[in-house]
Amino acid sequence: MNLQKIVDICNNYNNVVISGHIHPDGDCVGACYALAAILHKKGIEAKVALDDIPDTYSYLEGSSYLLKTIKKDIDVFISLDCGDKERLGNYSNMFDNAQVTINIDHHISNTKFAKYNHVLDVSSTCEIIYELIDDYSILDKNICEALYTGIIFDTGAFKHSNTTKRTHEIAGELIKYDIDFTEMTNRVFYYRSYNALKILSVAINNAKLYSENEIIVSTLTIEELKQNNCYKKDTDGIIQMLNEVIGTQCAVLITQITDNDYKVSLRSKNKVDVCKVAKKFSGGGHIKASGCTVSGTIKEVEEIIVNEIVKQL
Ligand SMILES: [Mn+2]
Repeated sequence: MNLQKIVDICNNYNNVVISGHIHPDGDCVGACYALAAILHKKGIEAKVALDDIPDTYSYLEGSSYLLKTIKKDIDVFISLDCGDKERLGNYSNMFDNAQVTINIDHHISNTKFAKYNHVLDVSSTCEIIYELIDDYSILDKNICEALYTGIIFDTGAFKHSNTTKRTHEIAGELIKYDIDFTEMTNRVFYYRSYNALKILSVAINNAKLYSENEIIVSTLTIEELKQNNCYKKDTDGIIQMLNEVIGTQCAVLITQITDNDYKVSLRSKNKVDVCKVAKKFSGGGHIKASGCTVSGTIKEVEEIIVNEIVKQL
């Protein structure tokens, strides 16, 4: 697969839609916008079908490509950064009705659900999009910003183990286009609202250490969220901060979502496989970052999660 092959496929049809997984993240949004911009430069008026794009990415050019209403008569459907058809959410029907389907992704669990599948084990879908390009004179500042956003999002700003020499080389090429990588990194990872700062202080205050200081646990109740005019999304990033405490192996953030249900976020440094812990409660994720939902009282949830982690210490 390369860009020319995608262009050739699209040129045989009229309607081209690019989409990605539900609750789109930086890589998903960046990849969709970048590919749409590239295809437009090749004369293909591709539309982007994504819902609920976080405000974080409003600095990216690309909203003009967004599909306003769901269409039934799609010819080419290009799925980006999406491991399986179900994760296309509302757009999986559109995928089913398309004449040609293309799946470009970097999740090793990808089910290769399209006619054409291009799945590589690299940092991000944006890295794959960059590698698909045959003539780099097509790049411009907007495309580079979109691709850079996806790469920093999925690598945690070059911190995660999925970062390779090649990832850095690509980032090096992208910053030649005078993109403001400092501001983008701040927007993607660090800037937070005043309310989010307040709820962070509550979570820090509630943090306790368990099991010879190897587990740090914090909790947030609906009441605490309300008092600080916060929603669940304002708690993004808190779990990473808990995991930064020196000497701990594992961080847990328990956030109340209903009277009796709690969202449990888990992070680990090296020793603990938190995916194993999450799976015990029908959740999942990665070895170092996972999540699950557990019912009970806040005390009970805290206890059963800590007990589960202790088994691995
Ligand atoms: Mn991704």
